[in-house]
Order: sequence, then structure tokens, then C-alpha cells
Amino acid sequence: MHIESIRLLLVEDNDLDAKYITRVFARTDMMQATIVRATSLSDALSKLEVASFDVILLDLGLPDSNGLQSIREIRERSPSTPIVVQTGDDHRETGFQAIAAGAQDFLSKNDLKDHLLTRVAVHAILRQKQLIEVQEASLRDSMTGIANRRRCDIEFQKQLDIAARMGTPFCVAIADIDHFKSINDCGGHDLGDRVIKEVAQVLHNTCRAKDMVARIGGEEFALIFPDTSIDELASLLQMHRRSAEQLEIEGYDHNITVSIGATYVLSSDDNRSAFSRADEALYSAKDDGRNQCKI
Ligand code: GH3
Ligand code: MG
Ligand code: MG
Ligand code: MG
Ligand code: MG
Repeated sequence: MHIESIRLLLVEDNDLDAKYITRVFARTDMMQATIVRATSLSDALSKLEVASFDVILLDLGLPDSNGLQSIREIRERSPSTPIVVQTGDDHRETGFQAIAAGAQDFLSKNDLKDHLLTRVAVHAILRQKQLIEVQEASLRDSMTGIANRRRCDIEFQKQLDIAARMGTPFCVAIADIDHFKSINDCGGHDLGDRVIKEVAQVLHNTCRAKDMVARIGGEEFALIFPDTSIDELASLLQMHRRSAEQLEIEGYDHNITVSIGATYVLSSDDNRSAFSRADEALYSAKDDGRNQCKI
């Protein structure tokens, strides 16, 4: 069974309550909770300053703050960490006021025994998922859905390290759609966008599992070929070039072609030097008439 691991900030001034809650989490095998306890609002705020948590379990009666003010101050410091409030009595009214003030959920003292674990876990896990989604979106090109430049930079560095460590060969390339301006001129920006999406998809489908294609500019794509020798490279490039050439775009009767420039990555290279060599090769492919690959 996969055990979720969560980080909980327990804001509770009462030692007995804190001990009870800590014990409930220690006894479950449903999740692995790392609990950091704060005994006052100011303590909680300074802990939030230096660490991040998946969820905050907040007692509303604290020595330096009472009631909803604690929620507002925590929200200001940490706008998106979920807060589960413990209401001192089972008054729903306090709970709903807490939610209006910025909390996600509330538990009364009477609820703790049955619901503490699940409610805290649900909020923590949803938060973790949300963070993963945000992170993934930040590495994806929103128009085409493939990797973006940032993801490409990260992947390049990762593959450079692997190549250095394992002594494996490593190549990169840049593909650029030929005469793209005339596609835009002929069918408008919408057609242009459609072509970019189709080319992105076809390059993506042509990649082997270990390869990566990223959109790094308007109609420019970077390709990363890990563990690939210069001999293998030429045929991979041709496969990519042909896959674009074979595309059929509805409402556009001309061939779509790409030019590709590629290079072998040296251990002394960085991102910039490797891709600028690929770019030089790309220029030379354009100069020689386009729809071709150069190394
Ligand atoms: P070449 O064969 O030399 O590459 O010629 P080209 O016409 O493709 O020239 P270039 O690469 O300079 O043209 C890129 C054009 O792509 C310029 C810009 O107007 C257009 N463009 C950039 N981003 C987008 C986009 O997201 N959507 C559309 N439709 N057009 C874009
Ligand atoms: Mg309490
Ligand atoms: Mg208290
Ligand atoms: Mg172009
Ligand atoms: Mg271009």
C-alpha cells in the first residue's frame, strides 16, 4: 500500500490536546505525518516563514490571538496552505465564520475522534496534488501541450549530467517550420496556430520514449536525444523531418516542411553553446534550400 506522507503545522496551545492529536497521527498506518507544533499565533507565523506545510490544524483559542483573527493573519502569511480549524465547541456558526475568514474546513472537539485523520489528510493530499499540477503546468507549453523551454533547460542539464557520468553520447537539435510566415499570410493566424500544434504533436509522436521535444519559440522546437550517437542521429532527424512533411492539414493544400539543425553535445558544452551550434546547422539547412537536416 502506498502511504501518503504529509507535513502538518499543529497550532495548539493546550499540551493535552496537542498530545492527543499527535498520538492519533502516530497510531495510524494510513499516512506518515510530520507534525510541527506551534503554541501561539506568532510562533505559527514564524514557522510558516521558514517551512512549508501541506495543511494547518488551527486551534482558535490561542494566548496571543483569539478567533478568526488568527485565520486572517495566517492567510496573509501563507495564502494557499489549507487551514482546518478546531472549534472549541460544536457550534457550526463558528465553523462557517472560519470558512468565510479563509479556512477550508472545521472540526469540533466532538468530531476529532472520528474525523481528524481523514479531514486533515484530504486537505493535505488535495494541496499536494494542486502543487504538482501547478508545477507541471509551468513546464508545459500551453498552446501545444508539449514541454516548454524551461522544461527543455532542465532536461538538457539532466541529460548532460547523465552523459558525463555514464560516458554515453548525447545529441540535440532545433527544428523550425519552413516559410511559416507564408502559412500565416495565406490562412491567417488561426491556421498558423493549428500548424504549430500539429507539428508539435507529430514531432512528439516521433520521439522515442527517452527523447524530448519542446516548443522554444513561435514555430521552433528543441529536440533532445539522450544516449544517441552521431551515427544514429542522422536517421532520427530524417524521421522527424519526414513526419512533418507527411502531415496533412485540413484547409491547407501545401506541404508543411521543417528544417533541422543538430549537434553532438560535448562534455564542455552548456545549454547555450550546444543549442547555438544546432542553430548554426539550422541556418545552413535553411540556406541550402530548407526541408533538410544538417549536423
Ligand atoms: P524560415 O523558413 O526562414 O524559417 O521562414 P519563416 O517564414 O518561418 O520565418 P520565421 O521563422 O522568421 O517566421 C516566424 C513567424 O512565425 C513570425 C511570426 O509572425 C510567426 N509566429 C510566431 N509565433 C507564432 C504563433 O504562436 N502563432 C502563429 N500563427 N504565428 C507565429
Ligand atoms: Mg484546543
Ligand atoms: Mg487553545
Ligand atoms: Mg520558420
Ligand atoms: Mg523561426
